[in-house]
Amino acid sequence: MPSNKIKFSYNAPARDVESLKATIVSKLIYNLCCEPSEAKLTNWLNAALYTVRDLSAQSRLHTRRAIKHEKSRRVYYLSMEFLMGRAFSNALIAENVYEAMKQAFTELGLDFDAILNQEEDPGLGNGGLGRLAACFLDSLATLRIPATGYGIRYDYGMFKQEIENGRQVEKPDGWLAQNIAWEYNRPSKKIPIRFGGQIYYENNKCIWKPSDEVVALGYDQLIPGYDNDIANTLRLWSAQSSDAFSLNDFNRGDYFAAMEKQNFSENVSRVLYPDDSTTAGRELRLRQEHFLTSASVQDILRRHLDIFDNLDNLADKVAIHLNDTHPVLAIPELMRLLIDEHGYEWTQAWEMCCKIFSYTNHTLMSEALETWPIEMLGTILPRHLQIILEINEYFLNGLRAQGYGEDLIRRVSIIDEDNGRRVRMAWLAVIGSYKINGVAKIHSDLMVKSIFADFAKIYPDRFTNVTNGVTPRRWLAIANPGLSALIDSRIGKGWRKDLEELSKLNQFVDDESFLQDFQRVKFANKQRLADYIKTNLGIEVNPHALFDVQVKRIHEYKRQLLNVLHIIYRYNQILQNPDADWTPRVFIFAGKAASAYHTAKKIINLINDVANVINNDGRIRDLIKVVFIPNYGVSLAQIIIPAADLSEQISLAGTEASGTSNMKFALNGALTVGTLDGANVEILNMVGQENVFIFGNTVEQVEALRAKGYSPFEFFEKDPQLHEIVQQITSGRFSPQDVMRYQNELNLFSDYYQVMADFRSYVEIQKQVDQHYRNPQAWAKSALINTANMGYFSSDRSIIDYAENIWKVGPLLSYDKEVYEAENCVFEDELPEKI
Ligand code: 26Q
Repeated sequence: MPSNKIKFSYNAPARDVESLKATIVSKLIYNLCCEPSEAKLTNWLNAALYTVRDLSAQSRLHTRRAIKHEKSRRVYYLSMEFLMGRAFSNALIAENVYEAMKQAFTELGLDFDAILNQEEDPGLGNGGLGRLAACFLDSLATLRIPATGYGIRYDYGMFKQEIENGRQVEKPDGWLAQNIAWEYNRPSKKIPIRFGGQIYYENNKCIWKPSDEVVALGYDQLIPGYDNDIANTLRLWSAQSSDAFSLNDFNRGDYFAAMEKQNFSENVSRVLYPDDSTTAGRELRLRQEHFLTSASVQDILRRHLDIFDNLDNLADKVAIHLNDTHPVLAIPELMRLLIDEHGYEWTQAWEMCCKIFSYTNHTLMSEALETWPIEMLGTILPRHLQIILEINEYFLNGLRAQGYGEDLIRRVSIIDEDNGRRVRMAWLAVIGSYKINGVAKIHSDLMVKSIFADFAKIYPDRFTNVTNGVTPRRWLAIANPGLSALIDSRIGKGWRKDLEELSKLNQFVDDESFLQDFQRVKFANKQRLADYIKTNLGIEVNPHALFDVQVKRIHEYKRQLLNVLHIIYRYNQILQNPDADWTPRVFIFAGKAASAYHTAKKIINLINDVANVINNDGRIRDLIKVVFIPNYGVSLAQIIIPAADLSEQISLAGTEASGTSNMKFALNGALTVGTLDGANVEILNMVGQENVFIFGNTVEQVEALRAKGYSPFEFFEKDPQLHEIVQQITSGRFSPQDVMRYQNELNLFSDYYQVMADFRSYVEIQKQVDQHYRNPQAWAKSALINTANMGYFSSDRSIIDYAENIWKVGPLLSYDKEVYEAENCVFEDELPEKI
């Protein structure tokens, strides 16, 4: 009602250089209370972050108004991990003020790059799955799709990796200490999360009496769309002990009991789990998963009731996406809320759930599939366990009624009866979701043939594929300004929003002058990385050498070991034929090993030992340099990837679900050496076989070898050069100070991931790489063909696919104040009188 509203006005933030300068200095003084002449670079960064955040805040206001007005279906992306990378540079390009901000700082007499470099990455994820979530948020906002990310605001993210004497050492990552001015604390968004206790029945109604409670506090980050008026939010939950519980102890005077309780409950958001956790502490992981999902689902219902009168239309308005099984407890949590707190019948609630959830699977490896002992789940979440058992019974009874046999029923039961009764989270995800997708074609095909074969029979329409993608804004526009400027000069800037436009570059593949410009950009990027390596590691690398790069989590299946075997092979060959025409190479590695994963840590140790021997062997004359760059993360990736000539994607076929660095490398003009695994298969289809180096056994060959009883010995016996390399490693040739170091722990003699089987084919393809690189023009042409044909791998394409085929959501319309006013929409700039 217009009569009880007061109009008020506000100053829209300006974007020109003069205003930016003034705003930055004002933010420094009024938000940070900092004397400009004494301000440190981090203070300037924060002042600038406040400045650009205001621009995104305005977009957020528009977005909220549009959402309330259009009442459209919204996406909620639940993930235990988000690897956002730096917020500042991203917001600057999204808001189209990068150049103006740079100019503002130049005029203020400050080094803009130094300010950008002050920002630390929040390391709230392990690897690909967390980064994918971040790319997807960027695409959702850019495509105007109303969406919210939900995650945990861990006090300590991924550990910082240092290398001491060649070994990985983990240091805590206290990222919150830098107090980055990008988030909004939302103290009003306090949500109680309950654990433990008992359940009992009263009048046929189940009552849960929990024993513990913790409060989830929301912290929001704005996710600005690129060049539009949209901003979505990422809401991260932090645990705070609940006053209701700890105050009792304080009142009784038991100060220490109260503090202990507080610590215990707040531990739930203390630290990110690495993917290879040991069983100790797994209970805490389960508590984290409940913490994320309960807070998020409660918040989703609250938002819905902000707009609608009741929850009857929830399934039309809400799409909840589960990023792997980690947030799958959202399914029983929604059931619980609908039944226990909102009075729905069980079957009604289940019907709603089955239209709300969708689930992405990111791995086929059975050891990575989550299961929980039934007792543990029952102790921490008794009501949820009971709901899960009811879902299972309902599902299995349905199958029996359809005539399925007991063998299948045993296999698809959510409860695994064979391994000490465990709850299979992936099964729950499949049963409770209306769509399930894999992340690359080959992975989605294998998924329905292997782990989900039974379910694919039961629910043939549920399974689908959405090949991963990466955001062109971060992975080309920000990471590679040189290449971006070159591309802009020839085909315009449209590729940032429609990456398929890169195909226009195909017209230049035989254009010598363009190819030279393209090579010059690559060289400058290599020089930039060489400088980083020199400054941080003190190692001199030759930017004219071929940069051969493998950066990703260290894991046996990814086979960094195969890469090392090739390096040693090359080393031996150069020593034998020093005068042959060798192509100089710099082998670059980076990546973290889970702290409890011994073999992966040994691989890091081996890379560094091999580096140490080869880099210091004068006979090699810089024909090989091996560099392990510590502490891999998003910002480091932005420096390394644009500098690569060769992208190593050499997992055992059938093990890497998709990979996403393969896409980032090819987009930045690196050629791939890879197996027929994950998205490599689709990259091959896009760039053509002359422009990618494919080697190794196929999935079928891998399976056949396994079926007949794989033995690595067969391969060493028939290959004397391989035999020699294995001998050198195991006898201490690269660890003379500790000759036993690699005797057992590398699993060379069990070789589950068939490194030995692919060795010969890998070495042979690497010879073709050398040969191709010797013709710079031919190489540049292949590199350009790679860049020109990566349009498909934009995360915008992935998100359009999810939006149309899974979530059934569309874009928000453009914000139009007059339209909203005409429809009598309540504006935030018209406060109700009572305020
Ligand atoms: C599970 C249980 C307990 C603790 C931790 C975990 C856990 C944590 C992280 C399990 C898995 C992960 C991360 C998986 C991951 O990053 N997978 C990658 O996802 C990418 C995006 O789809 C793919 O491109 C990669 O192929 C896949 O390995």
